[in-house]
Parts: sequence; C-alpha cells; structure tokens
Amino acid sequence: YVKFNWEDPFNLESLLTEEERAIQDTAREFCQENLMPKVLEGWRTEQFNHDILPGMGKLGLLGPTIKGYGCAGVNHVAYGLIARELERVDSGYRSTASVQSSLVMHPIHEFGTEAQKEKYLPRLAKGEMIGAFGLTEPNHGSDPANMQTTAEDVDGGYILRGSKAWISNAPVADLFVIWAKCKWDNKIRGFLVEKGTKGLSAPPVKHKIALRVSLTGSIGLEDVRISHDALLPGSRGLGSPFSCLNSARFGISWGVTGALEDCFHRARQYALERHQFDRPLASFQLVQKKLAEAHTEIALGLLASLHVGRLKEQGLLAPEMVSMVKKNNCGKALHHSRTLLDILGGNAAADEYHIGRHAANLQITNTYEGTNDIHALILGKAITGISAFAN
Ligand code: TGC
Ligand code: FAD
Repeated sequence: YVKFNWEDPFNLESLLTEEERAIQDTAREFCQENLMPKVLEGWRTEQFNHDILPGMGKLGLLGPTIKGYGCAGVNHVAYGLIARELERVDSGYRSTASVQSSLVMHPIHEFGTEAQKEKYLPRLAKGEMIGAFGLTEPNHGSDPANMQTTAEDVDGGYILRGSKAWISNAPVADLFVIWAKCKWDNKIRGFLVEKGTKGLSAPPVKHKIALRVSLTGSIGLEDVRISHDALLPGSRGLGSPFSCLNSARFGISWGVTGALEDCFHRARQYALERHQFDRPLASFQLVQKKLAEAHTEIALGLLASLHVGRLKEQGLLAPEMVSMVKKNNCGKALHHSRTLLDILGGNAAADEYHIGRHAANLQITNTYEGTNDIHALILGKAITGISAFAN
C-alpha cells in the first residue's frame, strides 16, 4: 500500500498531463493572488471586478478551448481546471468567466460567420469586451422552448422584441448573444447585439443574496433593429443554445467542486484550531464524519468530471453525461457546504470565514444552467424513454 494522501485522495494530479497541470497552476496563482484578496470587498459592495477578464485574457484563460482567433486551443479538462480554480475563490468569478467562454465565445465560434469570429473573438479572448448570454425570460426559465422574445425579418435586417431575466454580466456587457424565436419559421436562433443599440437596455438586479461579485441584469429589447449580419447563421433550434450550455454545465461541474474544496480546507483548519470541552473540534466523531463525507464527494466529483472531460476529448460525449455531473456535483457541493458550515458554529454568520458565502452561491449554481430537478428529468427521460416535460 501507499500512504493515503488526504490532500489528493485518488491522486488526481497523476491523471493530468503536464500541460493541464501547468494551466491549473497558472489559474490557481492568478486566482489566489488577484481575486482572493478582493473577494470580501466585492461581496460586501456587490462590486464587479473589472480586472478578471483582462487578467485572464493575458494568460490565455478565456475561450481556452477555441483554436485560433487569439485563443489558447487547450483541451476541455484544462477548461474545467480553470473553472475549479476560479470557483475556489467565488462562484461569481467563475460565472463571469464561464459566460464569456462557453456562452458567448463558443456560439460565435460554433455558429458565427468568419467575419463575426474575426470581429469579436480576439477582443473577447483578451477580455477587452465583456459578453452576456440571454436565454432565460421572466416567464420562461426551465422551459426556454416557450420563449416569447421574437425576431422579425424586415427590410435591411431584423427587429428583436422581448425581454430576458437573470442574465449574468448583462449590466457591463459590450456584446449580447440574444436567443429569439424567428417569426418566419418559429425556430430559435442567436443574434449578436452590441451595447448602445437603440432599444436595448440591461439594468442590474440589485441586492442579491448570492453571487454578489458577479453582476446580473435583465435585458429589455424594445424594437431593437439590427442588421442581417447580426444573425448567427449556423444556429437553428434549441439545440444551439443547449450546445453552449453543454460546455458551461461541464465547467460548472468542476467549478462547484472547487468551491466545496475551499469550504473543506477552511472547515478542517478551523476544526483543528478551535477547542471545546478541552479538545479540538476535529477530535469529535461527528465533526470527522462531516469532513470525511465532504472529502469523499469532492474526490468522486472531480474524478467524474475528469472522466466526462476525457470522453468529450475523444468525441464520446452524450449531453446526459454532462447533466449527471452538473446535477451531482452542484447538489453535493450545496449539501456539504452547508454541513461544513455547521463546524463554524456562530462564526458561520461571519463573512470572513468564507464558507457561508460559498454556501449562498451554491444555492444558485444548483439552479442556473438547469435546476437540479430539471437535470434529474433529463436523466429520467434517458433512463425511461419518457419525457416528463412533454404534454
Ligand atoms: P427537447 O425537446 O428536449 O430538445 C429540444 C431540441 O434541443 C436538443 N437538445 C440538445 N442539444 C444539445 N445538447 C443538449 N443538452 C440538448 N438538449 C436538448 C434536442 O435534441 C432537440 O433538438 P431538435 O433538433 O430535435 O429540435 O426540449 P424541451 O423543451 O423538452 O427541453 C427540456 C429541457 C428541460 C431539458 C430544457 O429546456 C432545459 O435544459 N431547461 C433548462 C434551461 C436552462 O438550462 N437554462 C439555462 C439558461 S443559461 C444560464 O443559466 C447561465 S448561468 C451562467 C453563469 O452565470 O455561470
Ligand atoms: P423555474 O423554471 O420557474 O423553476 C422553478 C422551480 O420549479 C424549480 O425548482 C424547478 O426545478 C421547478 N420546475 C420547473 N419545471 C419543472 C418540471 N417540469 N418538473 C419539475 N420541476 C420543475 N439565464 C440566462 O439565460 N443567462 C444567464 O447568464 C443567466 N445567469 C443567471 C444568473 C443568476 C444569478 C441566476 C439566479 C440565474 C441566471 N440565469 C441565467 C437564469 C437561470 O438559468 C434560471 O433561473 C434557471 O434556468 C431556472 O429558471 P427559473 O428561475 O425561471 O425557474
């Protein structure tokens, strides 16, 4: 036998390539040196950190799986490792970056024209432009197929009408990927709308009780006139936004595990230092059980995401695999962050202990990009062959 290494129980490091480890180290250093010192202030004041995207851009961490257009062209596991490091600091920072990479750069790369790619991808990759992704609407979250936002083909372009709700990055975005139902064939397509376009508004949602370091807004589209070259011509049907979600959900499965790792390390240290009944909290069996259970789920969650990433690299990915790791890792991270929070006792209420902030964020990561229950139903459909959504 070898000696059990509690800091890397399944020797995950040995399963990563040299390049993946180097990217992980670069991302960790960037996050711990640049983001960690600002997180509490950002959380308290709901302040957007304008350095994240340019800082990540300099290191090649935005749209990292895209080849060309100023992007690094690394693999999907590397993308997951970046998400893990960001979310180790705060889910909101990972949100800002995953919207940019998976929900804005990915659809432009996948469905855009060469001119759109050349116009936008290099600037998004540098973090000079901030992107937002508008799918959810005030009355349609889990059921985007029923969206009410429309695109009408008119002389010289399109007119977009409708509204979007709960959109990450929207208040600071320079570029919006808007999903709308096209009046001419009832199909959903993506449109690129630049900030400043007449009729477009993106007011912030204030006083959130989670994801406070990431800005969220609604989007108003009042007769927004755009030219024909704003259409993402390769997009057609709901499968197009879902292809973006497949990428983002995969990243979230890594990210939330990073957040739980941060909770675990903090709770362990606290339990070793804090004494009650003349003994460290870490000596109590019930505390050890909480640590052991969180530790196990972190190890299992990371291995599952790594495996899904490897399958994705080999072209062997089914979207349901992403649902499984998104659902499982988000649910486990939420549950165990709350359990670990117990170890802090009254200090659970103090933001400088950080675990409460993660737990609040993890409620939302368990909700956006498909709620935990929606992912259960996606899996239920695959298992039984019966859709629980269809009438
Ligand atoms: P359904 O009939 O199942 O599918 C419609 C069409 O889409 C295709 N499809 C997929 N394609 C690729 N990947 C996937 N994962 C796909 N899932 C479905 C499907 O094949 C079909 O294609 P076609 O050609 O036959 O038309 O659609 P439905 O309306 O029954 O959908 C059901 C359901 C519940 C699964 C779906 O609507 C769903 O996933 N709802 C959740 C909505 C969601 O995740 N919203 C996310 C908004 S973005 C966000 O939250 C960003 S947070 C970012 C951050 O801050 O980090
Ligand atoms: P609903 O769809 O109203 O769901 C409410 C509850 O009902 C949930 O528990 C759900 O599981 C349950 N439910 C719904 N349908 C069923 C069913 N058929 N069977 C069983 N249970 C069901 N969206 C974007 O497009 N872009 C973004 O950038 C973005 N960022 C976000 C950032 C934040 C901070 C938040 C909070 C949300 C963001 N979202 C974004 C929206 C997010 O994706 C939606 O909130 C999510 O998809 C759920 O939709 P909903 O809020 O309308 O909830």
